[in-house]
Amino acid sequence: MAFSDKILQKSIDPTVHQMLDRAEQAGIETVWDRYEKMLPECGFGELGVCCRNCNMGPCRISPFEDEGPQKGICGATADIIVARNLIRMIAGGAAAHSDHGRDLAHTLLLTAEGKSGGYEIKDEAKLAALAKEYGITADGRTKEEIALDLAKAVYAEFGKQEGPLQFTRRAPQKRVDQWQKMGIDPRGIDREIVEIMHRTHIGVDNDPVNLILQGLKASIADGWGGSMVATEISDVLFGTPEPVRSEANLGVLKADHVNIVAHGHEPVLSEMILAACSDPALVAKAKGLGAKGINLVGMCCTGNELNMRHGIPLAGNFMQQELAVITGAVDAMIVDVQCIMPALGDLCECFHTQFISTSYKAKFPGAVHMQFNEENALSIAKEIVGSAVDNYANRVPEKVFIPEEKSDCMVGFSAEAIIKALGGTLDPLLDAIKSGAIKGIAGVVGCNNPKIKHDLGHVGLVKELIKNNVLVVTTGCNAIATAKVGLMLPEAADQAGDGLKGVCQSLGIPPVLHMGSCVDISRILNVCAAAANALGVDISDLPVAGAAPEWMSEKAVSIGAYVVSSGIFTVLGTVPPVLGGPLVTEVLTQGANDVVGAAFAVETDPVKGAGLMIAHMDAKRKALGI
Ligand code: XCC
Ligand code: SF4
Repeated sequence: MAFSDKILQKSIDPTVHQMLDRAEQAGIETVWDRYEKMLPECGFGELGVCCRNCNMGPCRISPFEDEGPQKGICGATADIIVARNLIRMIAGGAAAHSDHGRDLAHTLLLTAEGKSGGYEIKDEAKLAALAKEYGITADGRTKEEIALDLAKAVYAEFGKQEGPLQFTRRAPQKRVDQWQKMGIDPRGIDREIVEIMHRTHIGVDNDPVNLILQGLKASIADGWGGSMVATEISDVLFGTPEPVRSEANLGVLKADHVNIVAHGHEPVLSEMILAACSDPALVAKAKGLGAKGINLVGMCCTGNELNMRHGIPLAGNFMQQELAVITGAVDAMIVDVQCIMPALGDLCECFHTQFISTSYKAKFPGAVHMQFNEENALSIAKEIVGSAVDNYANRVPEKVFIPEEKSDCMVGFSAEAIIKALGGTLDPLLDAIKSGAIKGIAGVVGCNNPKIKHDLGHVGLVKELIKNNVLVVTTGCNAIATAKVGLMLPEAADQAGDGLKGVCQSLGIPPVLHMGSCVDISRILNVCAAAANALGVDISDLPVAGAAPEWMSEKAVSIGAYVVSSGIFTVLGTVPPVLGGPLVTEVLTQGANDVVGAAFAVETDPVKGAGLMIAHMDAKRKALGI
């Protein structure tokens, strides 16, 4: 099939071309069309100089020094406005991740009390390790008793008035000392987020640097707090991921099965949907309607959670959520929270797809709401899946077109799994780094964004890194992008430089390791902390770097902030709305080095972005004398 240039330039993924062509023929709009209609995007917003924090405004600062307003009505300068807006983005992102973490803590609490409907404690070893970390005695107690104490302790981290957060103490001592010196060692997670909202209210904090420090503090409470809680408790409840084979891209949908897409973020829901999909009565019902079975696939981070733990196929990343519906083969799109486009409602009306929302926190126009709760989790999940199965009868075969493309992948590289693959310690990895076989480790993460050719940022940057012997660890929509192009197969070692190729071949692992969903960036922090501790250095001394080539969400802003606060140089592939504040821009790209030993760079070209990361690793290697 030949596609127009207009379509080809939107993505590197052939399934996207096919679905956009179909959308165009059917006169259906997608995120790309809405993006084009939005152009030119608001220049004040792009620069971050628009303020709506009080009703004397809205105010916007002129980008020209000798023309137009240079201060808001209250007197706020461009830098003050930019800093306030930026840390409000961090508050939004940290709140989203941490509320996800809180939901897991809640599920653990109910499970320990015997009140949850269908969950159990799957990873007792992790439960014991976490209990020890929190000083909870395990001797002679049942797993439920231990879990109850742990759940209460973890729950308390959110509302704690004074610090520290327990998991922050996994960071090297030097890092913690530096956080304390700068006043950014966080207290309770909720408290830091609330303090951002307070400080950015009109007439409170009007020092751009002071504002940014609070942003960093809240972001640390996300990365080493809320997100880490989400990851660790998910592992306790659902099992710590281990390497497993799976598949990725829209080709995982099946014409002869009931197709259910689980989209959103929290495994609390998706784990039960998975359990319901193998319920014999529901499978029989699907067969009774002429389907061969029930095919559950994942989208975005809920997809990553299912994929890492159970090898459930990944249907696609953020920009593919509408395209899945456009195949005409999705009987239900089941969502919970985060990254779910409200556009899905209208779109599903053009097809038979049932759009099912499940969280009271996230309702959508055009969705059927089926409220999920942990107490009756399995029975509600069965109802939801039952509804999807019923809807198979409404599928219109002439409207079905499923692209063939999908790739195999090997996923499930939790920190524990990586250490296991290395033979029980990090030493072989550290030795490979010391010998130069591996130049360094890059964490490449984050969303899709129509500002960048879909997946080009992700795949272009990752390919350049592995070619230069950089081991890549990934989460979120980058993980899905790299899985789709086969970079998560051991055979992809052929695309790596000789050093990395040798290491991957001897261990039988891919050069790009899937570490999970976006909250699982906490797994990357843990690996970095363990490596730094093993070498007796700080994280900022390691030859490591981060990148978010196609980021768009507020969560990504919080992630970037905590990764930099952890001492890791980070490259952003889309421009953050800060350039209107020269001081803020300087602090983020330079000054942060003096505060946390790392800073941001912005580079929209993926190959050049990789180049910046490689240069950074070379400099760190030199400083370490390796
Ligand atoms: Fe969302 Fe987590 Fe971004 Fe993908 S990467 S678009 S945040 S699904 Ni987290
Ligand atoms: Fe304008 Fe200041 Fe109010 Fe913002 S807080 S809208 S800059 S007056």
